[in-house]
Amino acid sequence: MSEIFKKESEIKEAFNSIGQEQIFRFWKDLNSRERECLLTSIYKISPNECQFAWNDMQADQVQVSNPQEPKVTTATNPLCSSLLKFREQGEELLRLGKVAAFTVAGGQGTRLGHSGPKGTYPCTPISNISLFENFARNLKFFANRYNKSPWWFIMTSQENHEDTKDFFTKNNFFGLEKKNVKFFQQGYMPVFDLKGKILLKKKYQVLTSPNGHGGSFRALFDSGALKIMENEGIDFISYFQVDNPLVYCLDPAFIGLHQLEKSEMSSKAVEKSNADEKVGTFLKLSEKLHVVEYSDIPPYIAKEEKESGNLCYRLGSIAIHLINRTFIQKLTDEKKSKINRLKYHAALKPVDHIDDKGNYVNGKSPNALKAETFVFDALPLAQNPLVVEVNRGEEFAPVKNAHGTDSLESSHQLQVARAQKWLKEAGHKKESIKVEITPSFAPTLPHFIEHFTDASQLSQFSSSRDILFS
Ligand code: UD2
Repeated sequence: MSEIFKKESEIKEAFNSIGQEQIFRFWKDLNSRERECLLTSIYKISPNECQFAWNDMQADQVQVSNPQEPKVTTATNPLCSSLLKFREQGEELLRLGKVAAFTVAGGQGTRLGHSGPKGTYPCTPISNISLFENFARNLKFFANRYNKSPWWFIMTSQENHEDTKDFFTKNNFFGLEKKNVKFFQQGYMPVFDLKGKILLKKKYQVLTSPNGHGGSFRALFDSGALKIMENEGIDFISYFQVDNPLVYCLDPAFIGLHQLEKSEMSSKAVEKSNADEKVGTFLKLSEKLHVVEYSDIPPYIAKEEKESGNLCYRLGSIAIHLINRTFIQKLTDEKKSKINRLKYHAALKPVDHIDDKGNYVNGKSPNALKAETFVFDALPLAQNPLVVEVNRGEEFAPVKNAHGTDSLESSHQLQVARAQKWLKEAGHKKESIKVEITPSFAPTLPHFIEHFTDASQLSQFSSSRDILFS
Protein backbone atom coordinates (compact mmCIF):
# COMPACT_ATOMS: atom_id res chain seq x y z
CA MET A 1 0.00 0.00 0.00
CA SER A 2 1.22 3.48 -0.87
CA GLU A 3 2.75 5.61 1.89
CA ILE A 4 0.23 8.37 1.14
CA PHE A 5 -2.57 6.32 2.74
CA LYS A 6 -0.82 6.74 6.11
CA LYS A 7 -1.66 10.42 5.78
CA GLU A 8 -5.25 9.85 4.62
CA SER A 9 -6.97 11.00 7.81
CA GLU A 10 -4.55 13.89 8.34
CA ILE A 11 -5.21 15.19 4.81
CA LYS A 12 -8.98 14.75 5.05
CA GLU A 13 -9.13 16.44 8.45
CA ALA A 14 -7.07 19.40 7.23
CA PHE A 15 -9.40 20.05 4.31
CA ASN A 16 -12.60 19.24 6.23
CA SER A 17 -11.56 21.76 8.87
CA ILE A 18 -11.49 24.53 6.29
CA GLY A 19 -14.89 23.58 4.88
CA GLN A 20 -13.60 21.77 1.78
CA GLU A 21 -15.00 18.29 2.51
CA GLN A 22 -16.60 18.14 -0.97
CA ILE A 23 -13.14 17.24 -2.32
CA PHE A 24 -13.73 13.73 -0.96
CA ARG A 25 -17.38 13.56 -2.05
CA PHE A 26 -16.80 10.59 -4.39
CA TRP A 27 -14.40 8.73 -2.08
CA LYS A 28 -16.66 5.69 -1.80
CA ASP A 29 -16.84 5.32 -5.58
CA LEU A 30 -13.07 5.42 -6.07
CA ASN A 31 -10.80 2.43 -6.42
CA SER A 32 -7.52 2.29 -4.55
CA ARG A 33 -5.46 3.79 -7.40
CA GLU A 34 -7.89 6.69 -7.78
CA ARG A 35 -7.88 7.33 -4.03
CA GLU A 36 -4.10 7.43 -4.11
CA CYS A 37 -4.26 9.88 -7.00
CA LEU A 38 -6.64 12.22 -5.15
CA LEU A 39 -4.60 12.14 -1.93
CA THR A 40 -1.34 12.72 -3.79
CA SER A 41 -2.72 15.69 -5.72
CA ILE A 42 -4.25 17.34 -2.66
CA TYR A 43 -1.27 16.64 -0.39
CA LYS A 44 0.81 19.13 -2.38
CA ILE A 45 -1.71 21.90 -1.68
CA SER A 46 -1.57 23.82 1.59
CA PRO A 47 -4.97 24.25 3.28
CA ASN A 48 -3.70 27.48 4.88
CA GLU A 49 -2.73 28.85 1.49
CA CYS A 50 -6.23 28.00 0.18
CA GLN A 51 -7.76 30.01 2.99
CA PHE A 52 -5.44 32.95 2.42
CA ALA A 53 -6.33 32.87 -1.25
CA TRP A 54 -10.08 32.75 -0.71
CA ASN A 55 -9.99 35.52 1.92
CA ASP A 56 -7.84 37.72 -0.33
CA MET A 57 -10.10 37.14 -3.32
CA GLN A 58 -13.20 38.08 -1.35
CA ALA A 59 -11.71 41.22 0.12
CA ASP A 60 -11.81 44.40 -1.89
CA GLN A 61 -8.07 44.21 -2.05
CA VAL A 62 -7.13 46.87 -4.54
CA GLN A 63 -7.97 50.10 -2.76
CA VAL A 64 -6.82 52.89 -4.98
CA SER A 65 -7.53 55.95 -2.86
CA ASN A 66 -5.54 59.20 -2.91
CA PRO A 67 -3.00 58.01 -5.44
CA GLN A 68 0.10 60.06 -6.13
CA GLU A 69 2.58 60.04 -8.96
CA PRO A 70 5.63 58.00 -8.03
CA LYS A 71 9.12 59.44 -8.16
CA VAL A 72 10.74 58.44 -11.43
CA THR A 73 14.29 58.18 -12.70
CA THR A 74 14.37 59.04 -16.37
CA ALA A 75 16.71 57.15 -18.65
CA THR A 76 14.88 57.38 -21.94
CA ASN A 77 17.99 57.94 -24.05
CA PRO A 78 20.26 54.90 -23.66
CA LEU A 79 23.20 56.90 -25.06
CA CYS A 80 22.87 59.60 -22.40
CA SER A 81 26.30 60.23 -20.92
CA SER A 82 24.97 60.40 -17.33
CA LEU A 83 24.17 56.70 -17.67
CA LEU A 84 27.82 55.91 -18.32
CA LYS A 85 28.70 55.54 -14.64
CA PHE A 86 25.79 53.11 -14.14
CA ARG A 87 26.66 51.23 -17.32
CA GLU A 88 30.23 50.71 -16.23
CA GLN A 89 29.11 49.54 -12.81
CA GLY A 90 26.61 47.14 -14.39
CA GLU A 91 29.23 45.75 -16.79
CA GLU A 92 31.51 45.13 -13.82
CA LEU A 93 28.76 43.23 -11.98
CA LEU A 94 28.08 41.20 -15.12
CA ARG A 95 31.77 40.47 -15.58
CA LEU A 96 31.87 39.17 -12.00
CA GLY A 97 28.84 36.93 -12.68
CA LYS A 98 26.69 38.73 -10.11
CA VAL A 99 23.55 38.89 -12.27
CA ALA A 100 21.32 36.11 -13.61
CA ALA A 101 18.61 36.40 -16.23
CA PHE A 102 15.17 35.14 -15.22
CA THR A 103 12.25 34.54 -17.60
CA VAL A 104 8.72 33.79 -16.46
CA ALA A 105 7.48 31.46 -19.17
CA GLY A 106 4.60 29.58 -17.58
CA GLY A 107 2.20 30.50 -20.36
CA GLN A 108 1.16 28.67 -23.51
CA GLY A 109 0.79 30.49 -26.83
CA THR A 110 -2.98 30.00 -26.81
CA ARG A 111 -3.91 33.67 -27.36
CA LEU A 112 -1.56 33.63 -30.37
CA GLY A 113 -3.06 30.46 -31.78
CA HIS A 114 0.30 28.74 -31.20
CA SER A 115 0.25 25.20 -29.85
CA GLY A 116 3.24 24.99 -27.58
CA PRO A 117 5.16 26.99 -25.02
CA LYS A 118 4.92 30.69 -25.80
CA GLY A 119 8.71 30.99 -25.83
CA THR A 120 8.87 28.73 -28.89
CA TYR A 121 6.85 31.22 -30.96
CA PRO A 122 8.79 32.71 -33.93
CA CYS A 123 9.04 36.42 -33.24
CA THR A 124 11.66 38.31 -35.28
CA PRO A 125 10.85 40.08 -38.57
CA ILE A 126 13.45 38.55 -40.92
CA SER A 127 15.21 35.55 -39.36
CA ASN A 128 11.93 34.45 -37.72
CA ILE A 129 13.68 33.01 -34.69
CA SER A 130 11.72 32.09 -31.56
CA LEU A 131 11.34 34.24 -28.46
CA PHE A 132 13.63 31.85 -26.55
CA GLU A 133 16.33 31.95 -29.24
CA ASN A 134 16.11 35.73 -29.36
CA PHE A 135 16.74 35.90 -25.58
CA ALA A 136 19.51 33.29 -25.87
CA ARG A 137 21.27 35.41 -28.50
CA ASN A 138 20.91 38.39 -26.19
CA LEU A 139 22.70 36.42 -23.46
CA LYS A 140 25.22 35.00 -25.92
CA PHE A 141 26.55 38.52 -26.41
CA PHE A 142 27.53 38.63 -22.72
CA ALA A 143 28.84 35.05 -22.86
CA ASN A 144 31.23 36.10 -25.64
CA ARG A 145 32.12 39.37 -23.95
CA TYR A 146 33.08 37.79 -20.61
CA ASN A 147 33.99 34.33 -21.85
CA LYS A 148 31.38 32.77 -19.58
CA SER A 149 27.67 32.07 -20.13
CA PRO A 150 25.47 34.08 -17.79
CA TRP A 151 23.04 32.02 -15.70
CA TRP A 152 19.53 31.88 -17.08
CA PHE A 153 16.62 30.67 -14.96
CA ILE A 154 13.39 29.84 -16.76
CA MET A 155 10.13 29.28 -14.94
CA THR A 156 7.84 26.89 -16.78
CA SER A 157 4.52 25.30 -15.85
CA GLN A 158 3.18 21.76 -15.68
CA GLU A 159 1.71 22.23 -19.18
CA ASN A 160 4.91 23.30 -20.92
CA HIS A 161 7.88 22.11 -18.83
CA GLU A 162 8.89 19.09 -20.92
CA ASP A 163 8.20 20.81 -24.25
CA THR A 164 10.32 23.78 -23.19
CA LYS A 165 13.24 21.59 -22.15
CA ASP A 166 12.96 19.56 -25.39
CA PHE A 167 13.04 22.75 -27.43
CA PHE A 168 16.30 23.83 -25.82
CA THR A 169 17.82 20.37 -26.17
CA LYS A 170 16.85 20.13 -29.84
CA ASN A 171 18.47 23.50 -30.44
CA ASN A 172 21.59 22.68 -28.48
CA PHE A 173 20.79 25.42 -25.98
CA PHE A 174 21.41 27.95 -28.75
CA GLY A 175 25.13 27.80 -28.03
CA LEU A 176 24.82 28.73 -24.35
CA GLU A 177 26.44 26.61 -21.65
CA LYS A 178 23.80 24.00 -20.84
CA LYS A 179 24.70 23.82 -17.17
CA ASN A 180 23.94 27.52 -16.72
CA VAL A 181 20.38 27.24 -18.03
CA LYS A 182 17.98 26.03 -15.33
CA PHE A 183 14.32 25.20 -15.79
CA PHE A 184 11.92 24.86 -12.90
CA GLN A 185 8.15 24.60 -12.63
CA GLN A 186 5.88 27.11 -11.01
CA GLY A 187 3.37 26.23 -8.30
CA TYR A 188 -0.36 25.62 -8.49
CA MET A 189 -3.49 26.60 -6.66
CA PRO A 190 -6.88 24.94 -6.69
CA VAL A 191 -9.64 26.60 -8.68
CA PHE A 192 -12.64 27.78 -6.61
CA ASP A 193 -16.31 28.00 -7.48
CA LEU A 194 -18.02 31.32 -6.83
CA LYS A 195 -18.85 30.26 -3.25
CA GLY A 196 -15.28 29.34 -2.41
CA LYS A 197 -15.49 25.57 -2.81
CA ILE A 198 -12.52 23.87 -4.46
CA LEU A 199 -13.59 22.33 -7.77
CA LEU A 200 -12.81 18.85 -9.06
CA LYS A 201 -11.52 18.08 -12.53
CA LYS A 202 -12.32 14.41 -12.10
CA LYS A 203 -13.80 12.44 -9.23
CA TYR A 204 -10.25 11.72 -8.15
CA GLN A 205 -8.50 14.95 -9.15
CA VAL A 206 -8.66 18.49 -7.88
CA LEU A 207 -8.85 21.23 -10.54
CA THR A 208 -5.74 23.41 -10.35
CA SER A 209 -4.19 26.29 -12.25
CA PRO A 210 -0.82 28.11 -12.18
CA ASN A 211 -0.50 30.43 -9.19
CA GLY A 212 0.62 33.52 -11.15
CA HIS A 213 4.11 34.93 -11.66
CA GLY A 214 4.17 36.08 -8.02
CA GLY A 215 4.53 32.34 -7.38
CA SER A 216 7.95 32.58 -9.00
CA PHE A 217 9.49 33.63 -5.67
CA ARG A 218 8.32 30.48 -3.91
CA ALA A 219 9.22 28.37 -6.97
CA LEU A 220 12.74 29.87 -7.04
CA PHE A 221 13.08 28.80 -3.42
CA ASP A 222 11.42 25.36 -3.68
CA SER A 223 13.34 24.38 -6.82
CA GLY A 224 16.70 25.16 -5.22
CA ALA A 225 17.35 27.97 -7.74
CA LEU A 226 17.90 30.52 -4.96
CA LYS A 227 20.43 28.21 -3.34
CA ILE A 228 22.27 27.81 -6.65
CA MET A 229 22.36 31.60 -6.97
CA GLU A 230 23.71 31.98 -3.47
CA ASN A 231 26.41 29.35 -4.09
CA GLU A 232 27.34 30.96 -7.41
CA GLY A 233 27.58 34.45 -5.90
CA ILE A 234 24.60 35.76 -7.91
CA ASP A 235 23.14 38.77 -6.09
CA PHE A 236 20.78 40.25 -8.69
CA ILE A 237 18.02 38.76 -10.80
CA SER A 238 17.06 40.37 -14.10
CA TYR A 239 13.37 39.47 -14.43
CA PHE A 240 11.42 39.63 -17.70
CA GLN A 241 8.39 38.08 -19.36
CA VAL A 242 8.54 35.62 -22.22
CA ASP A 243 6.55 37.82 -24.59
CA ASN A 244 8.79 40.83 -25.29
CA PRO A 245 11.43 40.41 -28.05
CA LEU A 246 12.84 43.91 -27.47
CA VAL A 247 13.76 43.33 -23.83
CA TYR A 248 17.36 43.99 -22.79
CA CYS A 249 17.72 40.66 -20.94
CA LEU A 250 20.68 42.07 -19.03
CA ASP A 251 20.88 45.85 -19.06
CA PRO A 252 24.17 47.13 -17.62
CA ALA A 253 22.89 50.68 -16.99
CA PHE A 254 19.77 49.43 -15.20
CA ILE A 255 21.83 46.96 -13.15
CA GLY A 256 24.37 49.61 -12.14
CA LEU A 257 21.67 52.11 -11.20
CA HIS A 258 19.79 49.51 -9.14
CA GLN A 259 22.90 48.53 -7.23
CA LEU A 260 24.32 51.99 -6.66
CA GLU A 261 20.93 53.28 -5.46
CA LYS A 262 20.67 50.33 -3.07
CA SER A 263 17.25 49.28 -4.30
CA GLU A 264 15.83 45.84 -3.47
CA MET A 265 13.52 45.80 -6.49
CA SER A 266 13.62 48.19 -9.44
CA SER A 267 11.21 48.39 -12.35
CA LYS A 268 11.24 49.73 -15.86
CA ALA A 269 8.34 51.92 -16.90
CA VAL A 270 7.14 53.49 -20.14
CA GLU A 271 4.75 56.30 -20.93
CA LYS A 272 1.37 54.60 -21.42
CA SER A 273 0.09 54.84 -25.00
CA ASN A 274 -3.41 55.67 -23.68
CA ALA A 275 -5.41 55.48 -20.46
CA ASP A 276 -6.79 52.04 -21.31
CA GLU A 277 -3.55 50.36 -22.35
CA LYS A 278 -3.37 46.85 -20.94
CA VAL A 279 -0.41 47.41 -18.64
CA GLY A 280 -0.24 47.94 -14.89
CA THR A 281 0.06 51.58 -13.75
CA PHE A 282 2.71 52.81 -11.30
CA LEU A 283 1.11 54.67 -8.40
CA LYS A 284 2.16 55.78 -4.95
CA LEU A 285 -0.45 54.73 -2.41
CA SER A 286 0.03 55.57 1.29
CA GLU A 287 3.65 56.49 0.56
CA LYS A 288 4.40 53.07 -0.97
CA LEU A 289 5.09 52.25 -4.60
CA HIS A 290 2.52 49.98 -6.26
CA VAL A 291 1.66 48.68 -9.69
CA VAL A 292 -2.10 48.50 -10.08
CA GLU A 293 -3.13 46.09 -12.80
CA TYR A 294 -5.17 47.39 -15.73
CA SER A 295 -8.12 45.24 -14.72
CA ASP A 296 -8.07 46.67 -11.16
CA ILE A 297 -7.52 50.39 -11.64
CA PRO A 298 -10.73 52.47 -11.37
CA PRO A 299 -11.29 54.02 -14.84
CA TYR A 300 -11.68 57.56 -13.41
CA ILE A 301 -8.15 57.30 -12.00
CA ALA A 302 -6.68 55.73 -15.13
CA LYS A 303 -8.20 58.54 -17.22
CA GLU A 304 -7.48 61.47 -14.88
CA GLU A 305 -5.67 64.25 -16.73
CA LYS A 306 -3.53 67.23 -15.81
CA GLU A 307 -4.33 70.69 -17.15
CA SER A 308 -1.85 70.00 -19.94
CA GLY A 309 -4.02 67.10 -21.10
CA ASN A 310 -1.39 64.53 -20.09
CA LEU A 311 -2.40 61.58 -17.94
CA CYS A 312 -1.87 62.14 -14.20
CA TYR A 313 -0.67 58.54 -13.81
CA ARG A 314 1.18 58.06 -17.05
CA LEU A 315 3.69 55.32 -16.28
CA GLY A 316 2.95 51.77 -17.33
CA SER A 317 4.77 48.63 -16.24
CA ILE A 318 6.54 46.59 -18.93
CA ALA A 319 7.20 43.81 -16.43
CA ILE A 320 10.98 44.21 -16.33
CA HIS A 321 12.51 44.22 -12.88
CA LEU A 322 15.82 43.86 -11.10
CA ILE A 323 15.38 41.99 -7.87
CA ASN A 324 17.90 41.30 -5.13
CA ARG A 325 18.33 37.63 -4.35
CA THR A 326 18.33 38.41 -0.63
CA PHE A 327 14.98 40.22 -0.99
CA ILE A 328 13.39 37.06 -2.42
CA GLN A 329 15.02 35.01 0.32
CA LYS A 330 13.48 37.34 2.89
CA LEU A 331 10.03 37.01 1.31
CA THR A 332 10.22 33.23 1.13
CA ASP A 333 11.52 32.82 4.68
CA GLU A 334 8.81 30.73 6.38
CA LYS A 335 9.01 32.76 9.58
CA LYS A 336 8.53 36.08 7.84
CA SER A 337 6.49 35.14 4.79
CA LYS A 338 3.17 35.23 6.67
CA ILE A 339 3.69 38.95 7.11
CA ASN A 340 5.31 39.49 3.74
CA ARG A 341 3.29 37.17 1.54
CA LEU A 342 1.89 38.43 -1.75
CA LYS A 343 -1.87 38.86 -1.94
CA TYR A 344 -3.97 36.68 -4.24
CA HIS A 345 -5.95 38.25 -7.05
CA ALA A 346 -9.06 36.59 -8.46
CA ALA A 347 -9.34 35.84 -12.16
CA LEU A 348 -12.91 35.02 -13.13
CA LYS A 349 -12.70 32.40 -15.89
CA PRO A 350 -14.81 29.78 -17.64
CA VAL A 351 -13.54 26.36 -16.60
CA ASP A 352 -14.54 22.76 -17.29
CA HIS A 353 -15.06 20.71 -14.13
CA ILE A 354 -17.39 18.12 -12.62
CA ASP A 355 -20.42 19.06 -10.54
CA ASP A 356 -21.56 17.59 -7.20
CA LYS A 357 -23.26 14.69 -9.02
CA GLY A 358 -20.10 13.89 -10.92
CA ASN A 359 -21.47 15.26 -14.22
CA TYR A 360 -19.08 17.02 -16.59
CA VAL A 361 -19.65 20.80 -16.82
CA ASN A 362 -18.45 22.56 -19.93
CA GLY A 363 -17.38 26.05 -18.84
CA LYS A 364 -18.85 28.30 -21.51
CA SER A 365 -19.14 31.44 -19.41
CA PRO A 366 -17.09 32.60 -16.40
CA ASN A 367 -17.97 30.22 -13.57
CA ALA A 368 -14.87 29.93 -11.39
CA LEU A 369 -12.08 31.87 -9.72
CA LYS A 370 -8.41 31.22 -10.34
CA ALA A 371 -6.06 32.48 -7.62
CA GLU A 372 -2.93 34.29 -8.79
CA THR A 373 -0.27 36.39 -7.14
CA PHE A 374 1.61 39.09 -9.06
CA VAL A 375 5.33 39.70 -8.82
CA PHE A 376 4.88 43.49 -8.75
CA ASP A 377 2.96 43.22 -5.47
CA ALA A 378 6.40 42.80 -3.88
CA LEU A 379 7.20 46.47 -4.69
CA PRO A 380 5.60 47.97 -1.57
CA LEU A 381 7.61 45.49 0.52
CA ALA A 382 10.95 46.48 -1.04
CA GLN A 383 13.50 49.00 0.20
CA ASN A 384 13.93 51.95 -2.12
CA PRO A 385 12.03 50.53 -5.13
CA LEU A 386 13.11 52.50 -8.19
CA VAL A 387 10.94 53.32 -11.19
CA VAL A 388 13.13 53.87 -14.23
CA GLU A 389 11.40 55.39 -17.24
CA VAL A 390 12.71 54.07 -20.54
CA ASN A 391 11.85 54.74 -24.15
CA ARG A 392 9.13 52.25 -25.13
CA GLY A 393 10.40 52.06 -28.72
CA GLU A 394 13.73 50.81 -27.37
CA GLU A 395 12.49 48.08 -25.05
CA PHE A 396 8.84 47.11 -25.49
CA ALA A 397 7.22 45.24 -28.37
CA PRO A 398 5.18 42.44 -26.79
CA VAL A 399 3.66 39.58 -28.74
CA LYS A 400 0.43 38.65 -27.00
CA ASN A 401 -2.49 38.61 -29.43
CA ALA A 402 -3.12 37.05 -32.82
CA HIS A 403 -4.22 40.40 -34.32
CA GLY A 404 -4.10 44.12 -33.65
CA THR A 405 -2.44 45.61 -30.57
CA ASP A 406 0.48 43.62 -29.18
CA SER A 407 0.37 41.18 -32.10
CA LEU A 408 3.23 39.68 -34.10
CA GLU A 409 2.59 42.29 -36.79
CA SER A 410 2.83 45.25 -34.39
CA SER A 411 5.89 43.70 -32.73
CA HIS A 412 7.66 43.25 -36.09
CA GLN A 413 7.04 46.91 -36.93
CA LEU A 414 8.49 48.01 -33.60
CA GLN A 415 11.50 45.69 -33.92
CA VAL A 416 12.29 47.05 -37.39
CA ALA A 417 11.79 50.64 -36.22
CA ARG A 418 14.30 50.13 -33.41
CA ALA A 419 16.87 48.56 -35.72
CA GLN A 420 16.45 51.46 -38.16
CA LYS A 421 16.93 53.92 -35.32
CA TRP A 422 20.11 52.15 -34.21
CA LEU A 423 21.49 52.27 -37.76
CA LYS A 424 20.73 55.97 -37.90
CA GLU A 425 22.48 56.55 -34.56
CA ALA A 426 25.50 54.76 -36.01
CA GLY A 427 25.46 57.07 -39.03
CA HIS A 428 24.09 54.62 -41.60
CA LYS A 429 22.29 56.16 -44.56
CA LYS A 430 19.98 53.25 -45.50
CA GLU A 431 18.01 53.39 -42.24
CA SER A 432 14.58 53.25 -43.88
CA ILE A 433 14.83 49.67 -45.20
CA LYS A 434 13.55 46.59 -43.36
CA VAL A 435 16.28 45.44 -41.04
CA GLU A 436 16.94 43.10 -38.10
CA ILE A 437 19.92 43.31 -35.75
CA THR A 438 20.74 40.08 -34.02
CA PRO A 439 21.09 40.53 -30.23
CA SER A 440 24.26 38.39 -30.07
CA PHE A 441 25.88 41.18 -32.11
CA ALA A 442 24.48 43.95 -29.88
CA PRO A 443 21.73 43.59 -27.28
CA THR A 444 21.47 47.34 -26.51
CA LEU A 445 22.04 50.54 -28.43
CA PRO A 446 25.29 51.46 -26.59
CA HIS A 447 26.64 47.98 -27.44
CA PHE A 448 25.67 48.53 -31.08
CA ILE A 449 27.42 51.89 -31.23
CA GLU A 450 30.55 50.31 -29.70
CA HIS A 451 31.11 48.48 -33.00
CA PHE A 452 31.61 51.63 -35.00
CA THR A 453 34.08 54.41 -34.77
CA ASP A 454 32.80 55.88 -38.02
CA ALA A 455 29.84 55.26 -40.27
CA SER A 456 31.87 53.68 -43.08
CA GLN A 457 32.57 50.67 -40.86
CA LEU A 458 28.91 49.75 -41.00
CA SER A 459 29.09 48.63 -44.59
CA GLN A 460 31.31 45.71 -43.62
CA PHE A 461 28.52 44.39 -41.38
CA SER A 462 25.70 45.05 -43.82
CA SER A 463 26.20 41.76 -45.59
CA SER A 464 26.94 39.74 -42.43
CA ARG A 465 24.47 37.56 -40.56
CA ASP A 466 24.45 40.04 -37.65
CA ILE A 467 22.56 42.73 -39.50
CA LEU A 468 19.90 41.34 -41.81
CA PHE A 469 18.31 43.40 -44.55
CA SER A 470 15.38 42.18 -46.60
C1 UD2 B 1 1.34 41.69 -18.01
C2 UD2 B 1 1.23 42.53 -16.74
C3 UD2 B 1 0.87 43.97 -17.09
C4 UD2 B 1 1.92 44.55 -18.03
C5 UD2 B 1 2.05 43.65 -19.26
C6 UD2 B 1 3.21 44.12 -20.11
C7 UD2 B 1 0.44 40.91 -15.11
C8 UD2 B 1 -0.65 40.44 -14.22
N1 UD2 B 1 0.19 41.94 -15.90
O1 UD2 B 1 0.05 41.61 -18.57
O2 UD2 B 1 0.80 44.76 -15.93
O3 UD2 B 1 3.12 44.67 -17.33
O4 UD2 B 1 2.28 42.28 -18.91
O5 UD2 B 1 3.37 43.30 -21.21
O6 UD2 B 1 1.51 40.40 -15.09
N2 UD2 B 1 3.12 33.92 -16.31
C9 UD2 B 1 3.67 32.80 -15.75
N3 UD2 B 1 2.90 32.13 -14.85
C10 UD2 B 1 1.64 32.51 -14.49
C11 UD2 B 1 1.11 33.66 -15.09
C12 UD2 B 1 1.87 34.35 -16.02
O7 UD2 B 1 4.81 32.42 -16.03
O8 UD2 B 1 1.02 31.84 -13.65
C13 UD2 B 1 3.96 34.68 -17.29
C14 UD2 B 1 3.49 34.51 -18.72
O9 UD2 B 1 4.13 33.44 -19.36
C15 UD2 B 1 3.95 35.86 -19.31
C16 UD2 B 1 3.79 36.83 -18.14
O10 UD2 B 1 3.83 36.06 -16.98
O11 UD2 B 1 5.31 35.83 -19.64
C17 UD2 B 1 2.60 37.78 -18.21
O12 UD2 B 1 1.43 37.11 -18.04
P1 UD2 B 1 0.07 37.55 -18.72
O13 UD2 B 1 0.13 37.30 -20.18
O14 UD2 B 1 -1.02 36.92 -17.94
O15 UD2 B 1 -0.02 39.13 -18.40
P2 UD2 B 1 -0.48 40.31 -19.37
O16 UD2 B 1 0.21 40.19 -20.64
O17 UD2 B 1 -1.96 40.41 -19.40
